[in-house]
Amino acid sequence: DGSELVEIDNYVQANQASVNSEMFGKYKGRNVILVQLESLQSFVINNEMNGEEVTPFLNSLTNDPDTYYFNDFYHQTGLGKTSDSEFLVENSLFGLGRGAVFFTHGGNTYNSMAEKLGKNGYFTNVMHSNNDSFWNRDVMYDALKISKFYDVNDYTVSDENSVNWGLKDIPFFEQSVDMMTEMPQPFYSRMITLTNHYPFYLDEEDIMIPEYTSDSGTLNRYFQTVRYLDESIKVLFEELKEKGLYENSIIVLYGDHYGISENHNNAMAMYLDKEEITDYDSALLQSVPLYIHIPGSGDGQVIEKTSGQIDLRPTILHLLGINTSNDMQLGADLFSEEHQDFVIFRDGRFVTSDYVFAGEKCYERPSGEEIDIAACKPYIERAQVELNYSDKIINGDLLRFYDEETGNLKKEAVK
Ligand code: GP9
Ligand code: MN
Repeated sequence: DGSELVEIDNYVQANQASVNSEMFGKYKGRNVILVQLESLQSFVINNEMNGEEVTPFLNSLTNDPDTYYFNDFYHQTGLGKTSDSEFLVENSLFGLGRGAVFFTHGGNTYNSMAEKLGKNGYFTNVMHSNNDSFWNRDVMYDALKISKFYDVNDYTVSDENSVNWGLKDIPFFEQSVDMMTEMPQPFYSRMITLTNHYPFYLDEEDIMIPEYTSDSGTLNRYFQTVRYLDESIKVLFEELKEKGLYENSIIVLYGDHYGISENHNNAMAMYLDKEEITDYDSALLQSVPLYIHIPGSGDGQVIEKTSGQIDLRPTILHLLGINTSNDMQLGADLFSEEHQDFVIFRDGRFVTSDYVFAGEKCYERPSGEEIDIAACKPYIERAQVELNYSDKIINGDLLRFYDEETGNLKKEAVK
């Protein structure tokens, strides 16, 4: 009932990070383009593979004057993979510990980023060339109040321009930007890439670097599909410039979840020149890149804040000058002075600037040495509280009782 919501609301209010007054509303009215980079992990960024640069374009963005690059940012997904990352970004809540919230709670009431943007005059949409029912997206996108889903039927897909799971990322971006030129502005488009997906296959003509040379074919091919993904982002930027959509947009790029599972630890250890991949290493390998690219901002930086996907909703809405102080969200604005270096994984692991908690053990950063669990204790509890609150909101469909306009409980909740 509503009483649980009172407790959660108090917690959310008490832990809210104040906005950065210099950044709040600074880019009001711009189009917002989010790009979910399929299976892209941070370990390839600014790194080489047998002497080859893996992500030349994304590397150049890390010190671009218009880009905030976050190098200690993590995915927080569970079994719902891509769909969990969508859920985190839209709602600033966690997915579920079991199953995929997109399937189990597609009929809930939410207060998504898309819904907020829609109320603020944005045309909201998702662009992804797959069937609309995959991950139950057609149902969940209604609940998230996304106005339009450009799915496989909106794209021209043929044998020539598809591979592996479907349309290749380069034609995907070309066709998507064409469609963007027809959209009412301002728009919010969340684009989901596909080519860099397990089992990481490419057509011969799209291979730009050789395979890696480990005993894992998966990791070996991963570098090649990542290289292709990098190229496709370059094409996206070029197309946006060519079509006149670049200057008036904010472009946010982030990895959706890991691409290389722990089954490939031996090969990964070889690549990273380590003896073995420990629990500590595995946790840090969950880092995915985040770029907030703002044409003309000139204020680009590398930002080391420990953070995660749950933080994107407040960050983006605040850049656009949209208030979230009444919203039931668990993330914090990345530009806030009060943002804390702390990211909770769906399975209860966490990372701070000083510690990693994994395998029920506490490790110090950056040495990776195990230390007394006491150092991690306060964070362990906080992680459990936040995961639990998020679960309660979803399992109880509690947002149906909440009026985000006023920050009050609706009358029917208070019996
Ligand atoms: C499917 C695509 C992949 O449309 O988003 O989903 P994933 O397997 O990465 O969760
Ligand atoms: Mn994915």
